[in-house]
Amino acid sequence: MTRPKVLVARAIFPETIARLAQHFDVEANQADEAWGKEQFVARLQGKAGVFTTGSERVDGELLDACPQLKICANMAVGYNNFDVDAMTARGVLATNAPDVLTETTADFGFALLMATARRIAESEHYLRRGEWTRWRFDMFAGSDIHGSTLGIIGMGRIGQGIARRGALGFGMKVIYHNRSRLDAATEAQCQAIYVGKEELLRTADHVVLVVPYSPASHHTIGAAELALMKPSATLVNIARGGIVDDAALAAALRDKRIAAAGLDVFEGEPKVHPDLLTVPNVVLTPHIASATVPTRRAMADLAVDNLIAYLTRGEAKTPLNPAVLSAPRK
Ligand code: 8YV
Repeated sequence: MTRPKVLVARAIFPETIARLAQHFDVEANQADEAWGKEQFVARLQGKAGVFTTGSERVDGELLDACPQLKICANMAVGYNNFDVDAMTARGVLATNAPDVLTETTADFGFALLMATARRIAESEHYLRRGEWTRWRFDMFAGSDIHGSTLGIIGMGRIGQGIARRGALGFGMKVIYHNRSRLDAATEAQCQAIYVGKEELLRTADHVVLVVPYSPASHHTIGAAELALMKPSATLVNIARGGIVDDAALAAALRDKRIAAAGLDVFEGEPKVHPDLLTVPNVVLTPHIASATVPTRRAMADLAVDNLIAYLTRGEAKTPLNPAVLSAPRK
């Protein structure tokens, strides 16, 4: 019997390739070459499955050019790189990698918040530049975390993890805004109070963004929203590029309309808005919120689990369009 063919679009753990190779004929990109769309389509010819990261776009046009493709397994919880409707319409299964990265990503959100509010990166750069010649009372004075008000926009699993850290670990008052209000038990567990977006922006000392990207969440934070925030406030984005209007944020940081920002994701990344690179009161990291070795392994394993389950048994662990399980591409 011929084995299904699977493409791994980006470099990944050798163990991930080895697991896939037990079941499939695998073509891997361990050189991590940057494939354009045409090259990606060419590599996908004859493949039944593809292992993607959040960087590979899968849309109707690509699927029409790859008629044998049956499953796209994303090694990411976010899946705005997938046109799920186009996949469902063609009977192509989409899977993501939820849960396994929740706590790691919440840890990072908190780390970025603390680095931002306490000006850790900015002061480290100052020290490295050799500018620290004398202590001063107001050197890199930032804002407190403990006892302050944490506003979380997007209260899914990761948002809830950040809320718990803030309320239980740091005695913060936690307010949140979400498309729908959480049930009372979850609110109590997170010690979080539901408020409108405007109230959150006006009253929070620290605003953390954890909403999935969609056209509806594009520029959730723009000039108008930044204008509502306290001048002493910090803003942290660990969600997706495009949730924040980066040009408006750079202007607000430059004019000190808010105190500081921490950004792990950017509009058009890996490009970063040039004005963000010139303002000192922003901490910039290259989309690493889920980057611990055990979590990246767990994310890769979950994508592999989905490929094996679907291509060998017609099942899936974390399907985004489960309707396809009963109406697969022929
Ligand atoms: C990934 C992420 O590192 O899971 C997500 O949605 O943004 C990150 O954890 C990235 O997308 C690589 O797949």
